[in-house]
Amino acid sequence: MTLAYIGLGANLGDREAMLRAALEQLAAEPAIRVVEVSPLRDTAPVGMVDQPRFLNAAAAVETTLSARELLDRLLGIEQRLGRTREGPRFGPRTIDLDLLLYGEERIDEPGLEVPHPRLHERLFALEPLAELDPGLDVPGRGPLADLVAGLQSG
Ligand code: GSY
Repeated sequence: MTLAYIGLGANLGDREAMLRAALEQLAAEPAIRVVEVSPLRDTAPVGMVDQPRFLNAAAAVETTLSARELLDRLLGIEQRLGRTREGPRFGPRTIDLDLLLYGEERIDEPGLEVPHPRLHERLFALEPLAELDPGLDVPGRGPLADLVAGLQSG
């Protein structure tokens, strides 16, 4: 059993309904148990700044799936909720599910990078994680609390 962390984001349509639907679908997956969900937070867009604000959250899940299987489940949920890959890479999206952490593993394979390659530079993902467990460590990057403090002061 592995404890993994998922980042959730949406900035099109009914953002809260999208996040709640994604969480319901996660919980309905046989090999996934949703342990805890952070509060939802309204965040300014990062990257492509000329787009609507996001609603972000993080979920802690226990799973018997491999990281690759878990990622495939996340992509399946995104598709069922109407996510398309049209439009700019960092542009608006109805739902985004990112595999942020998978236990303490570091994985770098085609299409699967864990920890998420941009996690350490994104407060919108780090802060919800810190609400779930401020003592987390981001493998290869160090204590989550230090990453958050560094970005908040910068
Ligand atoms: O993969 C994350 C999608 N995304 C977000 C996001 O979820 N929240 C905020 N605030 N900005 C973002 N930019 C991108 S891309």
